[in-house]
Amino acid sequence: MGAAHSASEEVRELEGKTGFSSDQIEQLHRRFKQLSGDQPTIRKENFNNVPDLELNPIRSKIVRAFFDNRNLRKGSSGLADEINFEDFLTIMSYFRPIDTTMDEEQVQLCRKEKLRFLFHMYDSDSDGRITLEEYRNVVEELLSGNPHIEKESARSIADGAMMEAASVCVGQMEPDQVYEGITFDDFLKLSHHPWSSWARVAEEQESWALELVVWHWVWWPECPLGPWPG
Ligand SMILES: [Ca+2]
Repeated sequence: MGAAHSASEEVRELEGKTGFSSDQIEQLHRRFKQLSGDQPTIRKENFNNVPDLELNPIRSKIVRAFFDNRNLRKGSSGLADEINFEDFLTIMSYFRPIDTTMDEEQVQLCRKEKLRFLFHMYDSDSDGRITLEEYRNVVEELLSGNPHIEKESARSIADGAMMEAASVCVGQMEPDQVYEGITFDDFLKLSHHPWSSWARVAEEQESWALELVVWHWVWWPECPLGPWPG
């Protein structure tokens, strides 16, 4: 982070861009250095040593999300080869804890940004729609860690959830009408339907997996930063 003076200016700039406090930025910088092995950038391989990711069924999707240009706000598709500290903060800011000083509008904005990040994990070809195939793919991965669930059941959960999505977003479909997939607006609409199996999969399973990872390494109060165990 350079000399003391420029470093503090840099931190202030990052506070404005990401909404993190200077303490959080400092803490994340230590984590970044740990991940990168003291290098200026992180590559995908650097995530191989994160123990909390080992048992995570959607680990490859989470790691990929860090390099997704859409999440880095650097383009509408494609992946970066490596990310610097500011990029890392941008990704982490999607999981910034809700601050008690935030007003309702800011809370909603944070929630929307986080949902957009989740949406990108499903929409793997970056065309702005989650197709049935893309959805099945995520659900199968999410449930792959559960030995009691067969691949076939994962598929039927995905298919059922997609039908629910169509009925919420389009309403009564004509017999020859095809629902082409979930747009981000549909995705927002669906997130207000906690009764649907779609929302159960999306919110409980996926954010559970994601937040476990992100919170655990970054903000978990009983788990102070230190060397990676093991
Ligand atoms: Ca897509």
